[in-house]
Amino acid sequence: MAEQPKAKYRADYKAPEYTITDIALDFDLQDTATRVVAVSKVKRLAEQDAALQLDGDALTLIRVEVNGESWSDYEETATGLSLTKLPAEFELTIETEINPEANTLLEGLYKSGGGFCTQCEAEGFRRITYYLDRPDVLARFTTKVTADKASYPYLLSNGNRIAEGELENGRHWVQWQDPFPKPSYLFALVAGDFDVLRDKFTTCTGRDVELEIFVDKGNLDRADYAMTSLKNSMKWDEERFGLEYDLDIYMIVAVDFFNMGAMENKGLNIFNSKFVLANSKTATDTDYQGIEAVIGHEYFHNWTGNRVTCRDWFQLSLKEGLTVFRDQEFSSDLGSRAVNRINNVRVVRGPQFAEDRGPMSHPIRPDKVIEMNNFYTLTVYEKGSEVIRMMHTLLGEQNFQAGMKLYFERHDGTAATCDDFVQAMEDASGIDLTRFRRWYSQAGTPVVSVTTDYDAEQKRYHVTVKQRTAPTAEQEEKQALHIPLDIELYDEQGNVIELQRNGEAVHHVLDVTEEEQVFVFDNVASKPVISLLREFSAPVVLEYDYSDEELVFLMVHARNEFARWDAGQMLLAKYIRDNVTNVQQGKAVEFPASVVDAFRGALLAEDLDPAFIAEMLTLPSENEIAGWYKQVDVDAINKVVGDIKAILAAEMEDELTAIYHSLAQPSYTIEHEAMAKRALRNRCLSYLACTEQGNALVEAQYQASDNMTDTMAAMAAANSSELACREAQMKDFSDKWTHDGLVMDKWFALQGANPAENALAVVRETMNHPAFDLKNPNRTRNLVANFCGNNPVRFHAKDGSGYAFLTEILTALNSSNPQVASRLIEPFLKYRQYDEARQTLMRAELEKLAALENLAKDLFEKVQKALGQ
Ligand code: B3K
Ligand code: ZN
Repeated sequence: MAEQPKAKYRADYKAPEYTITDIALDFDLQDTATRVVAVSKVKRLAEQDAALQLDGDALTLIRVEVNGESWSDYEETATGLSLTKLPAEFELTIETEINPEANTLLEGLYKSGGGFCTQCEAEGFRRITYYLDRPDVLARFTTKVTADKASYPYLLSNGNRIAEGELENGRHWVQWQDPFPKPSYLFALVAGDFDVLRDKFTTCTGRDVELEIFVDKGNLDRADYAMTSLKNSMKWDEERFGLEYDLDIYMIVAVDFFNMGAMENKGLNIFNSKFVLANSKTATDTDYQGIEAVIGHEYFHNWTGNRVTCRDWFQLSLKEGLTVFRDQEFSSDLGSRAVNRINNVRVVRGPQFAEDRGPMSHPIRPDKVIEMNNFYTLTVYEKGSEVIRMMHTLLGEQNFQAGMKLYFERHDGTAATCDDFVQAMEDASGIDLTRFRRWYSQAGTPVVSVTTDYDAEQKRYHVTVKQRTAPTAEQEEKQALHIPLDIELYDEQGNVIELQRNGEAVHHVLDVTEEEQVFVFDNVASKPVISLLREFSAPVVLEYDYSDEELVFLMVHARNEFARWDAGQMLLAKYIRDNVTNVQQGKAVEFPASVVDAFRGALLAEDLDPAFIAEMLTLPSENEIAGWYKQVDVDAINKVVGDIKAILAAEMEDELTAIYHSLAQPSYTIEHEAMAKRALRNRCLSYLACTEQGNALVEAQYQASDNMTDTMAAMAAANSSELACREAQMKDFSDKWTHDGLVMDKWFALQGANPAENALAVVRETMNHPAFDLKNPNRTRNLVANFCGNNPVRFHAKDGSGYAFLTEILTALNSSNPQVASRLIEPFLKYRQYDEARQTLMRAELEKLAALENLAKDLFEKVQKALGQ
């Protein structure tokens, strides 16, 4: 490797020496040679006559002027432009040329399909012009875009359209002005030919906002749900958070080539088309839920992210953790709170905990970063949201909202830190968050071990709580955290026992702040059953020695649905662990009738939401199970999960069949109730696929289906149970949808998750499918990332073929799109959790990658950490 990329440290933050208050951008769009003229008002903030260091990447410099005069006191450096001998205040003109067509990184200005679009967060603006590309420099942007009118009838940027005109050569231009000062990462530009869905939202103060969703021509019939979700988001933010939209127009553009889910650019969100386009024929219920969540998320950023932004990128969780919390609350208020919570918790307990254990482990506010794009992580987002949720639990809704209000009063229009946020929460509530702040600086997952003791004579119940956090990569020492531990006690009949001590009521959320604490409760008439970590009140691993009977009791009697589900998961976990040992010892998988009965009880419970029952009957993923082990046995885990599923299916076949048929619906709607019924019906189908009637049922559902949810449920069942009908379905689907990459992604995902022995060969062959394109991140994620990340038995094939495949892909993507490569490499980072032979093979692949010429920063950072260098 030529030059080793350098790390940046949070502790090194320095306020900018110059700032830019206004910038006028002028784009002359051409596929391979776009000209950008940037005229900025620059002000020196530093006392001394400092050099102005502008960031720049992959730019061709055309000219530099200061106050309208050509300027020669500058130097092009490896990372930008350094200007000297500058006055204290001046107008800086910089003209650059860029090549959008060659921009396969999808960062900066690039071409997606026939159009132009941008992605600037975190550091993409520097690929457009030389600039102070850091979030604490906030400027008012005016943007003029000129392009060929026939090819690009729509020219969009942030803010309000202020002027437009026609040119003689078939070109036209539009000028936009964003009245809100913003950092460069929120800049956006789009040019293209679209169909537009228009609507209107009247805000709580009676202002009309124009809503526009831009989609590729022919896709207008797939934009309605996104529009509904946008209006719901705007209304919800007013009602729950008292936050009103602030511009007269809100635009969303759907593009096919996009590295992430979406981007919250001020007034002009750019979305991965996956999170906009949906109708019943092309999208599943899960897709609809994803659209609602992501539309909400980007909209909510307008206040948490845009109005108050981040001082530096180490503070990313300030906007992301908070905005994830907000979008989770939005989905929970509109749909099922329990089901939303369950799915969010699955992500934290599965992949986030895995991240915490691996070489990339970092606090939600990282201390050291080589490539910022590597830190848009589950830790910053999902654990970050859990940290906000814990504050919400500790403060309560009212205090929390008072804290939000104070936060906006103090920081609106500025770039803030995570500390600023906690301070506002503390000041508004009067609740001491000193120890709580450690969640921001400490990496790793705490283990909370609980033991209980009932004193029948004194009628007292003792709950002893210990916490410990194992050392993580780069952080040896760990401190005790402030952990809100939500509990409830039940008597034998399932009645709630009021918590009290010395005659006073005790709140059900215990403040665990020490390494070891004992909580004592009086007047407990008989030995209770305890429900612990209700609602997953903290992102921790809970250890408590529940008996089967207690778990079955909680599955029925716990007052809240989440706790019931969690009890079911703990019961499953016990038997999965025992059976992994059985399988390793050559014994058969055993699953007692009493445990089956507990799940049968859940299946038949008439008072429960079918969507919730579907979750009760969902086994933990093989990846989540892998996380329970120091050394993972992929084959044993796969066998146990398969066998338990088959046992449940066989034992409950009659009930599953009856419920499956009873839940059929005459037509498709996207109301919660209809979705819930489909969720349970399709969960039943996934079990029934393991029985003798499986092939016939799955085939019949595929044939009869008039919507993508049921179609995909049938295909997924056929795929995972390797049914005879699989081949014909796969062919039929591909014939029907080859023209539509977004729909074909579902088919690619099935090929990636294919349990068949020849899965890798099929995946390789699938890469030649006309709808596949390694340069499109969605295609690559569904086929390749799904194979490597979610098909453990095939990826970890003993001959190392899966590993070699991943290295081939990573090598190709290292030059075309290192951001996507860096996400794909994740399975390799866990190599230390596998047996010796597999470790050796994976390590060798990592070493091959380390030796690559021009290894991108993104991969460099992860490879280096994984190898422990
Ligand atoms: N803020 C963007 C993420 C940008 C990713 C940069 N690599 C999407 C979001 O979290 O809303
Ligand atoms: Zn976000």
